[in-house]
Amino acid sequence: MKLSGVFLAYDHGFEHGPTDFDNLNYNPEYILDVAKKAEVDALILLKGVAEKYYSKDLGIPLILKLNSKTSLREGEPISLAWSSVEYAIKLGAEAVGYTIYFGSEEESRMISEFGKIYEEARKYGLKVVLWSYPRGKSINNDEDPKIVAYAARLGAELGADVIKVKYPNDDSNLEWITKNALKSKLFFAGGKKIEEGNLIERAEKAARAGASGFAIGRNIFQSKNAVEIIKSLKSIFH
Ligand code: FBP
Repeated sequence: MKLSGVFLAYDHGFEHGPTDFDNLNYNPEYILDVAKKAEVDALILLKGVAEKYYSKDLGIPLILKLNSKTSLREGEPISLAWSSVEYAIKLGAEAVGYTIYFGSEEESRMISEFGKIYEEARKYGLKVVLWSYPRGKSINNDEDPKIVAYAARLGAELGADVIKVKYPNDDSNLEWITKNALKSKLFFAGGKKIEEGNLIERAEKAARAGASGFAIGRNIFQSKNAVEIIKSLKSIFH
């Protein structure tokens, strides 16, 4: 699979619940249709949706996200795997995804689990995508550029093929963030929906700074222009 461009994330039903969805985009069939029309570079799904809706015949690489947490619980963030590399292969995935909440009191459990999953993925030639998300009571602002650069560096130290980080709240030195990904590819997450022009502007800045792509959800599937936005973003990063 190509490690640049646009990865369409659709794991929000678990992470946030149905509040992110409307009558159209709650349905995975709609998302798959968008992904196909726009020829998105990869689709990020969780096991349940992947199993019932995804097929390799779509021609879009699958990244199976192995862990996730709900937004129903308070306290220090922790997310452990509830699917496996072996099952990802069975579903036709070319990569596995995993979130680590660095800075959480529980970080070592996630780091250790990620390490094992990484080595398993390497055995079978699967790519590894890390959601590198510093979070928890010791992290004051997860969009602080220093924290985002640290997140990029952590992903590189762990060996991830793709490191997905938050877009920083000050993008005057995006190069420092992308440099810290070393030889890993750096992708930015989209966050809450923003105006389309601003999203394109962010993508242009990110590409100029050396980022490889966006791994985004809400800014795509909550837009009436989903297919066109993906195409524009792809042309910026490719
Ligand atoms: P968005 O582009 O919609 O922000 O999606 C990226 C993502 O990392 C999803 O994969 C995940 O479901 C969500 O953000 C997690 O969001 P949060 O920042 O609330 O943990």
